[in-house]
Amino acid sequence: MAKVQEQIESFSQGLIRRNPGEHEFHQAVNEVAENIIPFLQDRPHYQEAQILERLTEPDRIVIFRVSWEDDEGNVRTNRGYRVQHSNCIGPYKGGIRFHPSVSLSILKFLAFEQTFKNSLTGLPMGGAKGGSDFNPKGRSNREIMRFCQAFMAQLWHHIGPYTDVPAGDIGVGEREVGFMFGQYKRLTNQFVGALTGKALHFGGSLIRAEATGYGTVYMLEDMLAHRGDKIAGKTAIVSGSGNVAQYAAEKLIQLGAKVLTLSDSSGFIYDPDGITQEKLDYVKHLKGVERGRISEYAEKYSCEFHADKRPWGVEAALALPCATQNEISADDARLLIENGCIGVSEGANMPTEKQGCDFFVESKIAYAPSKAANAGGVAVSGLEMTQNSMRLSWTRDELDRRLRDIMRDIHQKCVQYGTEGDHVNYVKGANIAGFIKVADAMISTGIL
Ligand code: NDP
Ligand code: 2IT
Repeated sequence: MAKVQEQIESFSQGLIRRNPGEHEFHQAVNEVAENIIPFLQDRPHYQEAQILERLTEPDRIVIFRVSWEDDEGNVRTNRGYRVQHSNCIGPYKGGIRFHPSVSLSILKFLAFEQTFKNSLTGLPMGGAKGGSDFNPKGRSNREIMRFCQAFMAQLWHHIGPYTDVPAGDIGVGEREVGFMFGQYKRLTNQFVGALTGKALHFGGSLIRAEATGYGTVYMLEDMLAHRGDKIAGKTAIVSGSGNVAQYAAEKLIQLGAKVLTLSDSSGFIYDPDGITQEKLDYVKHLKGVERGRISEYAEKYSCEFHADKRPWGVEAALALPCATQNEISADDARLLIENGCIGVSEGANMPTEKQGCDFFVESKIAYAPSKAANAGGVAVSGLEMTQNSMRLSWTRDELDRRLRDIMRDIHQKCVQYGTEGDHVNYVKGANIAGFIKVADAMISTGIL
C-alpha cells in the first residue's frame, strides 16, 4: 500500500513539473491516477505500455489568434484553442467553451475528462475540448456571428467528420454552433457532420439539447434504484440556469422531485414552492432568448434571490451542480451531507473540489462524478454523428430510449468496477471502466 501511495505521489509530482500552474488539469488527472495506479499494480501490460503517462500528454494542442470587429468598428483580439487529447477509440470529440475564464489548464482538464467520458458511452469517440476567452455576455447577435466565423476561420483546418467533431459547452449553444457550422461549410464547400449540437433544420438531432440534463437525472435515478430508493417526492437543488441546468430541472420535475433552486454567475434563486414546468419555461426564455439574469425569476415569482452565493446551504435530499468547475468546495460538500443530502449527480464538469469528492465517496451517498453523470450529452452527439452519416433522423422516442439505455449501461459499468462491499464507489468505477477501453485500444494500435 505504501508503495502504491509513493507511486501516486511521484506521478503527481512529475505531472506538476511538466505542467506548471495548471491546477485544474492537475486536479482532474490526480483524481484518475488515484484509482488507476492501484488498478495497474497487477496489470503489468498496461504499466509496460506506459498508458497513464501517455494519456496525460494530449495528442496535440492548437492555439490561434481570433481577430474580429465589434459593432462599433473596433478591432478585438481573443485567443482560440483546441486540445485534441486522444483519438484512440474514435475521432476527437468534445465541446467548445466561450468564457473569459478559459485557459489552457481548463481546456486540458476538460479534454482529459472527455476521453474517459466518451469511452464510457460505448460509442466510438475520442476526447477533445476547445474554446476561447471571448466573453459573449452583452454581445449582439451579429458580434457573436462575426466572432464564431473568425474562430472557425482558424479551427476548420484541424476538424472534420473523421478527424475532430466539436459541439457546444458554456457560452456555446445552438446559435453559436450554427454560425460555426455555416463558416465551416463555406470554407470547405462540404455539408458534413463536422459539428454536433446543430439545429434540427440542418442536421441536428432531437433530444441533443435535453440530453446532458436528462442523462444526469437518469444516472441519479439508477443510483437511487440500486439502493431501493427513488426520485419522486424528494427535494432537489440545482445550480446553473443554462442548457444543462434547465433540462436537469425539467427531468427532475417530470419524475416528481421538488426543485428549489437555480443559479447563474450573479447568485441563486430559492423557490420554496418548487419550480414548476411553467416557471421553467420562463427560465428557458429568459436565458435562451432574452439572455437575462436569474434574479429576474425572483422578481417575477416573488421569491428569494441570494446575490453572489451558491445554493449548497439550502436543505435538500438531492444536489445537481450544473454550472461550472469547482463550484462545490470541501466545506459545501460537508454542509450538503450535514443537511441530509443523499444523492449528488454532476451535470457540470468537475464541479466538486477534490476534497469534496473524497468526502462524498467516504460518506457513501449516491455520488456520480461528471464523467459518468453528464455523458448523455456527448452520447447524443455521437448519435447525431451516426444520423448525419446515414443521412436520416431518428424520432424523439427512439433517441430518448437510446439515451436511457446508454445511461443505464454507464451505471452498470460503474457498479461492475466500483463496487466495494455493499457500496458503489462511482468515481472508481467510472475511472476504471473508462480507462480499460482506451488502454486496450492504445495497446492494439501500437506505441504512438
Ligand atoms: P451554459 O452556458 O448554457 O450555462 C452555464 C450556466 O452556468 C449559466 O447559468 C452560467 O451563468 C453559469 N456559470 C458559468 N460559469 C460560471 C461561473 N464561473 N460561476 C458561476 N456560474 C457560472 O452552459 P452549459 O449548461 O452547457 O454547461 C454547464 C456545465 O455543464 C459546464 O460545466 C459544461 O462543461 C457542462 N457540460 C455541458 C454539456 C453540454 O452538452 N452543454 C455536456 C456535458 C457537460 P451566467 O449566465 O451568469 O454566465
Ligand atoms: O462536456 C461535454 O461532454 C460537452 N460539452 C459535450 C460535448 C459534445 O461533443 O457533445
